[in-house]
Amino acid sequence: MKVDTVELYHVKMELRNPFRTSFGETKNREILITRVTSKGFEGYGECVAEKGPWYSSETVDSCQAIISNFIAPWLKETDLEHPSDFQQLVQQIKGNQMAKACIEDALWVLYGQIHNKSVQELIGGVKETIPSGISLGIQQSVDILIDKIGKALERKYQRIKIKIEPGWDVDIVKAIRDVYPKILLMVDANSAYRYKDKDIFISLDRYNLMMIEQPLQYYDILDHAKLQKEISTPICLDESIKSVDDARVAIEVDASRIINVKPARVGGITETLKIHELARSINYPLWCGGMLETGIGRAKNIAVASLSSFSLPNDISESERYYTNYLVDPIFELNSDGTINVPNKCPGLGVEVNLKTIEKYATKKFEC
Ligand code: OSB
Ligand code: MG
Repeated sequence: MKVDTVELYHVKMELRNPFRTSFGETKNREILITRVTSKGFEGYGECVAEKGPWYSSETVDSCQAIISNFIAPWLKETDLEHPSDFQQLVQQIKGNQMAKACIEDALWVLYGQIHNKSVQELIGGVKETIPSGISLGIQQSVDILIDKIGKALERKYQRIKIKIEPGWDVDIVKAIRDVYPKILLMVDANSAYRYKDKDIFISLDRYNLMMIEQPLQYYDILDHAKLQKEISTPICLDESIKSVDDARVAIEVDASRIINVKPARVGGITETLKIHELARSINYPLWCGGMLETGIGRAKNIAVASLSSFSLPNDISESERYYTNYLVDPIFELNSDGTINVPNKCPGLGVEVNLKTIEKYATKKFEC
């Protein structure tokens, strides 16, 4: 598989509703869509880096630079046998997982197109539907949040995740539990706390949460382990896990009892499969996170979530929630049991990617 062209589309997508986390509010998503071609076949990927380095150190512009200066020229000089060989090609590049992932994903899709197989088949995904959860941002008031939870439950979302930050934590969870004592509920702090804030988590421990996602800083593995000793609610790591090695360390020191895997955060599908293999071997629970992707990144996430060890509801909601246009056809709808079908309309992503629409939303295009 020799890649002929690597194209980067900068698209700007307006979210239907602003999404607020402890690190800021997102109204628009500036997204790099990658397109690679080989002998008339094409593959697409989506870069999840944001405009600023708030979720992680990567940004849209850093990814653009890493791809155009290094990854694309190297890729065009190499004949890869399989997408999993891409890791070896870029191993010289430290970090920059999101930049690597969006090109690797495009190669999996391209390979699927060439061999007439879906990404799900290529990676050994086994489920036909995946359980869907919803991630609700920080709201203007607790009443608004409780109203949104009610609507999500009516839609049959299988679990509710709320974002927390200092000042929007224990009281909010208590207010939700007063109305909904039994629902599957979890919180995500996006690294808003330090170990010295442990009393907050000791208080949260009373509310029967499924898990507490990324309470502390991304480099604080040991502090997460210390915190886990003091609470019985499982800690789930997101930002801290950038590779299978991070996963191994976090599991070994008991800093994390569940992992939110975002393929883009760990450098792509190949590294995701390594984490999946580790989890499978010790019967460890995973689920697939989201980064407000369009249908391109999401279709890949759905294929990943269909792997056997992705055993908990995923941050993969119906397309409706995110954007008015999702760049793919068909879009993802929620079934009446709160699941989403793994798409299988065509090889690769299982959905058709609409290049015309990408071009319509693109503010810039680069050929690397
Ligand atoms: O921490 O999981 C997160 C969105 C942007 C950045 C980080 C996170 C999120 C979400 C949204 O929680 C999940 C989704 O895409 O539905
Ligand atoms: Mg998270």
